[in-house]
Amino acid sequence: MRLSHYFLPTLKENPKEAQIASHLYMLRAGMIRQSSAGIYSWLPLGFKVLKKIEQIVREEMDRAGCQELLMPTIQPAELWQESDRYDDYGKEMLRITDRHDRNMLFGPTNEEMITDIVRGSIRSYKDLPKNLYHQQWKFRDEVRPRFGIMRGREFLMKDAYSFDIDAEGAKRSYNKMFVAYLRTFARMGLKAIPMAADTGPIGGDLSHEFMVLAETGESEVFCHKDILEFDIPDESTDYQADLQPLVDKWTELYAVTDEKADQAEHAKLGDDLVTARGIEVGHIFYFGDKYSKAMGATVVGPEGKDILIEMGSYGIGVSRLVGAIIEASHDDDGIIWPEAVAPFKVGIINLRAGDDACDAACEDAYAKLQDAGVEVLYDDRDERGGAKFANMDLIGLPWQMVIGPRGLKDGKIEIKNRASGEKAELSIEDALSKLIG
Ligand code: 5CA
Repeated sequence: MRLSHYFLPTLKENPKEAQIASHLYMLRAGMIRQSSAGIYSWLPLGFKVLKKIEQIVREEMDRAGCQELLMPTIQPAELWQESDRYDDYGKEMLRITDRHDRNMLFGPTNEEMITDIVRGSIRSYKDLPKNLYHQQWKFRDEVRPRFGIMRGREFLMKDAYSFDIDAEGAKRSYNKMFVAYLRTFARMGLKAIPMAADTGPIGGDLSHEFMVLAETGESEVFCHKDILEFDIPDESTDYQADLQPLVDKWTELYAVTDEKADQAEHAKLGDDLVTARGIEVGHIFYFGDKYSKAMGATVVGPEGKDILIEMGSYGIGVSRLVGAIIEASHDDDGIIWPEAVAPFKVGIINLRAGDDACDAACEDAYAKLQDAGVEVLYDDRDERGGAKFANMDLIGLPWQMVIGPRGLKDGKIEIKNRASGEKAELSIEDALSKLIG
């Protein structure tokens, strides 16, 4: 992509409404534009990151045996009356009336709808287990939307729902999601710690929140310091195997959100206790037959009798993750994207657009990187070098390739790693093979 053609409305000034780095940089880097409180448009740069995150989530869900579908954003009120959550959800639910005066709502979550789909299509215990997920926009009329997309009113969530014939099966499904979450967040360069949590309006009695430690996090969290050093299960993890020992390892040390804090435990842990703030990027729930009972979701069991389906639900804040990654990875100059979610891998800076030698070298590098499948943003604008450097640092691409007349005389260009700040003068060929390799 040529920057001269790209829609990248960056801001020089710090917008007043931004209180935390991720909100500030997302606005300044032209990633999002507010439409109304807690509701944002995703501009091309932000949208690209969102799609990368969505794709990582998809790959890890699929790897764990889940199947993707897509449910609508608008739901009928009747489903929520069946589960008794229509009134309970209160003002946080956006209620809509259609032209026939039917009560509808913009979904804040999908337990009812997925239960309805499954009860209408699955009859026998032989068709279970199943785990179905989608990545769809949700609406929650939050009292205090803040920090940009971090606590939005409209936000993108991945929500998965598991269906099993008994509690043991449901626990296996829960464990798969637990492990898949560890992998998902690690692939984005995040350390997200599973912590015992309250279940709130979703219900049930077993739940973990996945928290990224950050000073700007909204919740206070506590954990044993050793958890921060645990290894992440690798790609070869067998989701058909017994994952209980792995989950036990992660859950036997103390790690809780503030509602579950235990002062006696804190005293006992002493120096081993980490007290921090955290951003909730995921939340998993086991709630048994709460919805299947209320909505009559049963299957015929092995003995020919109807049994209630055991369920869990598993959320990831896909749009929130964009903010969480920036909170975890930035400096005073801007964002530092981990390569896995970077909107482009390389930014080429032409230090003298219009100069024949510079233009030719840039065009050549741009073409070769693209041919090799590397995503490149080429700053071909007629602008001062200083402004181009500042802009490239702000948008945080992992690698910068700086091409100017002075270096070119000796056949050299500079590459800079955004994260380490390390620079190297290389021949164009060496630079390309480093970035392509
Ligand atoms: N049905 C369950 C799981 S599928 C559920 O709704 N869980 S949740 O309420 O915990 O939301 C799942 C995730 O969505 C949260 O962990 C959080 O990362 C994200 N999320 C929740 N509310 C917001 C919000 N207002 N803005 C951005 N992300 C949010």
